[in-house]
This record gives sequence, C-alpha cells and structure tokens, in this order.
Amino acid sequence: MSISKPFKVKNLINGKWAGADTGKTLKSINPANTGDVVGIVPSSGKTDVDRAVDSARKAYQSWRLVPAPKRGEMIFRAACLIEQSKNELGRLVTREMGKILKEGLGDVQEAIDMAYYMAGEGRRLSGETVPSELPDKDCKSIRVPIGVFALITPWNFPTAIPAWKIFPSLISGNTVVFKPSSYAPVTASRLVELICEAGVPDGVINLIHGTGDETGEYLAAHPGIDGVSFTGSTAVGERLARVCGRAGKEISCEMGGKNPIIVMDDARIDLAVEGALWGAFGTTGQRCTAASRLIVHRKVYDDFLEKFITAARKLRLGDGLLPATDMGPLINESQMKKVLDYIEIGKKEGAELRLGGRRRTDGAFKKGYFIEPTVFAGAAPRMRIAREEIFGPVVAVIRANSLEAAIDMANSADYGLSAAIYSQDVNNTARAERDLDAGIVYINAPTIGAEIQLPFGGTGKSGHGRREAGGRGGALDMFTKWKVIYRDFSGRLQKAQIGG
Ligand code: UN1
Repeated sequence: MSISKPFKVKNLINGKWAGADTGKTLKSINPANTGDVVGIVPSSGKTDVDRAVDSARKAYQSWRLVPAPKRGEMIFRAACLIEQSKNELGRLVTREMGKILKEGLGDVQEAIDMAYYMAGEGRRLSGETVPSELPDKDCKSIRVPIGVFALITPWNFPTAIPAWKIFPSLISGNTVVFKPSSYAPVTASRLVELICEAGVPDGVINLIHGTGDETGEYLAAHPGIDGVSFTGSTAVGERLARVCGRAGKEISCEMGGKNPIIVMDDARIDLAVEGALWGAFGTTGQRCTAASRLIVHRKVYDDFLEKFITAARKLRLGDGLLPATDMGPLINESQMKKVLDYIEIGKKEGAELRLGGRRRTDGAFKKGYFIEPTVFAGAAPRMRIAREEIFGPVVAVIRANSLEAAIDMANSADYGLSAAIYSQDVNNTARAERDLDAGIVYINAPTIGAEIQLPFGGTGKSGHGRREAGGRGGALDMFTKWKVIYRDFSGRLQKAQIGG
C-alpha cells in the first residue's frame, strides 16, 4: 500500500486553525503499518486550553440565542457534507485506527445518522405546558442549554462518538471544546472542518489536540467548563466523575464493558456463531460493546465451540484497507501488550487456549500490531479473563447449566453495558430481557451495533451520569437543563397552595 504524506493537523480556536503554544507535536501512526505517519498533531498545553475555553464561553452568548431550528439547519448541512465525504472519512478512520474499511464506513454512517437525527431535534426540542392551579396564570417547562461542554472522545469510533457528543451539544445551544483521542486526531480534524464548512459560527466548536493526561484532564477540570462528556477507560472516567462531581459540573462517562452473549440449548447455533464472531472480533474486539464472554448452555457447548473456532480460524487478519481483510490490528503497542498479558493470564488461570493467542510479525504483519483472534474455552466466571475488560480480540467461552445460571454469570461482572441472548424460546428471551442487568439487551443479535436514536450506556463500571445518543431520555437530557416558567397575568399577587 502506498504511503501518503502526513497531514499537518492544527487546533481550532475561535475559527482560527493554529499549532499549540507549546510548539510540541504528536504523531498519529497507522497501526497496520507503523512506517505510515498519518498526521503530525499539536500537543496542546494549558494556555491553548484556556484560549479554547474562552472562545467557547464568548461564542455561547450568541449561539444560545440562535433559534434551534436554525442551529438544526447548520447541523443538517454538516450531515450532508459528512455524507458526501463518507468514503474519504471512512478510509481515514481505517488508516488511523485500523478497523476494516467496511467498519470505517459504518463508523462514518453512525456520525451521519446522528447529525440528521439531531438536525431534526431543532424543531422538536419540546417541553411541557401544563395548567396552573391559579387563574390567569400559565406554566411551562423549557429545555435550555447548559453552557460550555468539554467533549473527550476515544480512538475506536473516530467519527461516530464525536458526533454523538458534538451534534446534541450544538442543537441544544451549548458551545464546545472538543478533545479527540491523540490516536485518531486527523479524522477528528476533518470532521470539524466539515462542521465549520456547514456554517457553524466561529468559537461554537473549538478543537484542541493533545494527550488525555495533559490536555484532556486539564480541560475537564477547567473552571470555564460547565459539563463534560467523556468516552474512554473506566479508570479515567471514574477520576473525571470525581473531579466534576466536586466542581458541580454535569458529567457523563461512557466507559468499559465485559459484554456477554448467552447461547441457549434451543438457539439457532449457526446464527449464534455468526453473531458471536461479529461481536467478539468486529473492530478487533476494541469496542466497549464487544462480546468478550460467551456463556453457552452445556447441551450445545461442544457443538457451538467447535463451529465457533472453525469460523474464527477463517478470519483473515491484515490491513483494514485491503478488501480481503476481516480483522485489523490493535491500536498501539501498549494496547497490544495489554492484550498479550491477558492471554498469559488466561493460560495461567487454567482456561484452555483453543485458538490464536499470538502476535503475528511475519511478512506483511511485521510493522503492525496484529494479534490473532483468540478463543479461551472452559473459562470460569471468577477468572480475570472473564471479568476484566481486555479490549482486544480475546473471548472467554464459559459453560452454563441453565438459563438462570447463565444470567447470574452474565450479571456477575462489574460492568453492564450490553448483553445478548440467542434462543428461539420466547420465554427464555423474555426472562433474559427482564433479568439481564445491562443498559442494552439484544435478542438473537450480538452485543454490538446500537443505533443512534436510542439512549446508549450502561450500568456499574460501564457508565456514569446521563446516557448518550437517543433524544429524550438520552442525549438531550445530558446537554440541556430544564427551566420552568410561571407567568401570572392576573395583575395581582396570587399565592400558590394558598390561593388568591
Ligand atoms: C463503543 O464501543 O465505544 O453499539 C461504541 C456499537 C456501536 C457503538 C460502540 N454503535 O457497537
């Protein structure tokens, strides 16, 4: 694959693109080929963040007064522009973070969906009007913006997750400082360029590049920030939640998962195998919704396992830009090492390594972070590989004796993002739907693939604060606050609860 020149990416503050005050830069590297530098990116310091927050604060004063349908029109134009650039962005996603091109394009489609959906919310940001208990008086509740949001996003969905945060923020009348992952900064910059091209005024969206430790944490704690929306690791999310809680800021954290798929004895095994394959190895297992536990009824355990391993063995590892590839690399060296460490842990814990388990360094794999699809069978719920998030192509297969036992195992993890059951028995699926303790439950479908029109998020260590995506009950609740207006047109003092 020919290598293009690195993009020179900049920060965007008050409509102006510029490098960081620090003069420092970071590199964005293609994880399938570390010789391919995708971009050179500013590594921002405190003064850069200060200026970005200041710009967003100033822009907020006028943006909040732009009628929501007008804000929606700009977002609609952004949706059209992103749609026109889908191929370019999709390729960039793959080059920058490694997922296969089909998934890179899916990532962009999710951003497009969110933009169109939120554009429509401009004409629907409704509250309630209700009767007053007093004459010549009316009352209503309205949604108002919160102020300036810090949006901190991960590398695994370089356009979709930023879109989940940017468009609901903007439609609600907030302004933002967006800090994308330093592992997918080029895609983020391109997305922001398109949003600006759609006519969003200067200062409404500000983009600051840098590392999470240096730039992200300073941004989240900044006194000029009213709310933080974060997607990333549980360790960082919990820390940000504490910082924001102390400062009285709005906070939503979307964090890890240890998502189970239950396969019952009455399941369609071919369907379950296909679903488990997609859930476990799609995006190289680097989704917070990835299926990392397969809890299989003992009666179909052997049959399922054999078919699953046979299918997983056929997955072609490689550069995600090549059409034949089924699974791309891990994002970086430290993530790769973490996954390899977990494989060692799994072996020591006594799980049976039935497939994969190795890094590939031969031939075309030499310059990338490739690990084979890895299957551990005979795992027990107490094992670390069955409890801790690995964020890689490693799945633990666990045997269960009954539906109740399977659900108990599913619920025994500290995480509760998504969970799935494969069964043709309506009673089994109804029980699972009721009893699985997760934010998202799938019936006869894998744990990945949430759609943007519904709230996304989980329980326990998976999520903190309000849900993302969706409208009411989801993103709009995160990015607006309620204001209640009582209007008395009686011309006299009327006392609620006491009367005239
Ligand atoms: C994530 O892994 O952080 O449901 C988000 C899904 C995608 C979003 C995943 N729509 O798998």
